[in-house]
Amino acid sequence: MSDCIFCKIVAGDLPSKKVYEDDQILAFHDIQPAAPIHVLIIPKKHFASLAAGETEDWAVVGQMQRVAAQVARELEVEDSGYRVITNVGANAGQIVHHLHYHLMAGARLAPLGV
Ligand code: D5M
Repeated sequence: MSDCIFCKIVAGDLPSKKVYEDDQILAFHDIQPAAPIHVLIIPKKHFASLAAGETEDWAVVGQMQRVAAQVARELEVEDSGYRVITNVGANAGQIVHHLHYHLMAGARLAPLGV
């Protein structure tokens, strides 16, 4: 999508600090980190959120979780622990409408809740 910032990152039209890339998935550091380590994992194909996933998208969603575990291992936070979440829609606070998992680590994270 031409007005999607994550599509622009995929296309190389916006810079990012990449930590992982393959033909379907990109992972890069969040520009507004909410934890000492905060990486975003995205599919290169644009779809807005889990709610917009089509049948053919679920395989890459599974691979995104493999990438999260791999990046956590490479950033050496596997033992201390980490969180992987995705926001869907307004109540979850989704701002960028291109599916992404947040991988957060490096400190004791606040409990989930309202
Ligand atoms: O989270 C969207 C996240 O995307 C938020 O943590 C900031 C991050 N963001 C926004 N623009 C950029 C760029 N250009 N690089 C890296 N990270 C970025 P959400 O789940 O939608 O609330």
